[in-house]
Amino acid sequence: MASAKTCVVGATGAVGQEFLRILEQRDFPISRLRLLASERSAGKRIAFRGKDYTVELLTENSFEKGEIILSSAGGGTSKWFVPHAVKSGAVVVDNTSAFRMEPEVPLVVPEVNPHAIQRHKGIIANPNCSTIQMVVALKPLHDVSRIKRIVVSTYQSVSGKGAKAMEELRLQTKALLDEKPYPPKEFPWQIAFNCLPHIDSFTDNGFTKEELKMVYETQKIMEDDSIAVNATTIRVPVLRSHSESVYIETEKKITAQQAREILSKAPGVIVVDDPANNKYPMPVDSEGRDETFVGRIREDLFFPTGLSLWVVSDNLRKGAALNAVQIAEKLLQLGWS
Ligand code: NAP
Ligand code: 12T
Repeated sequence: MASAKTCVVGATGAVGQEFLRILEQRDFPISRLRLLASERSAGKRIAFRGKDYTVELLTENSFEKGEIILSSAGGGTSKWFVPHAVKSGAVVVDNTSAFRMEPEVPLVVPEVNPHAIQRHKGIIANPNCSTIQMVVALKPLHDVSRIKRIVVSTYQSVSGKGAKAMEELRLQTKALLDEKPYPPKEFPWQIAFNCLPHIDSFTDNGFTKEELKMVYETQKIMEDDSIAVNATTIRVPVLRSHSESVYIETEKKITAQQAREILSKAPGVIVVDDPANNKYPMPVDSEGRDETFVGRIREDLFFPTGLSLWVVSDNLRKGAALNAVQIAEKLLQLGWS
């Protein structure tokens, strides 16, 4: 594989730090690395492959032709800087929701629609974390019998909201155990010992933006606008890894055993489904892992083509940084330089 000038935007954040770990672990071929963030972190030193790098300020002129930009500094920041990066001749793999639904921007999960990468015009969008792990688990079933309908409820960890939100869960839990107050800052309400049916902002139809991302991003990645998705996204007091209860209705029946066999062979999926021995996927087991774990596979008792699954994955890895690095690897294989 050729090597590339590589730049991580938002390098000091929860996703940015995971980017650096994954680039190291996968031996991503880098000819020159730059780490960018806001004025809050410019000047900080971060170690990568045994060398110290200084975090630089992100500006409109930060980019160069041929560079690969791995970006996770929030939607507003991406809307501002990405057009400048593209103009410079760089390619941006963007982790925010800024460009995901733009028709000319590919929205890619390499296990599902790698072919979409080729039509990029400088931006490739990385989908929402909850959507990524769901489509990794569902695409192999969709290929066997078309999925007509998805009803999903998520149990999302606080790391989806960034480093400060992780700190809030830790400190608030400790404060409440010590019978001290800890008012919410990152979340609308107390997150310790609680569940919040509220991720991202509410829209006029009663769904949150996070729920609508799961609807429209799923249709775009699976290239099938007829899939009817109903999502309820919940924040739970888990530090890392999102879990999802997923119910699907397929065109033809897929038995639970067939689903286990299909998913056992699927790329990026590990089936953990042994209720007799209390084996099922859990967030604490998937932390730091690359795969999407699927278990609790069972047929609906009443609806012949209905199937339930429990899907768990590390939201900072497959849900964010890993998926983006896999896209960057494909770009290099396609000859990007
Ligand atoms: P985080 O821990 O809060 O980190 C935010 C990062 O963005 C920090 O490095 C911060 O730098 C940088 N930043 C913020 N404003 C900036 C600006 N104006 N210019 C340059 N850098 C700026 O958040 P996170 O969890 O890593 O998430 C970052 C973003 O990634 C989110 O907002 C979201 O859009 C996206 N995300 C996507 C997924 C996904 O599903 N694919 C998952 C999680 C997050 P400083 O140190 O200078 O503040
Ligand atoms: N609100 O990439 O808060 O669109 O967990 C990812 C995670 C948005 C996104 C979260 C969010 C995104 C969250």
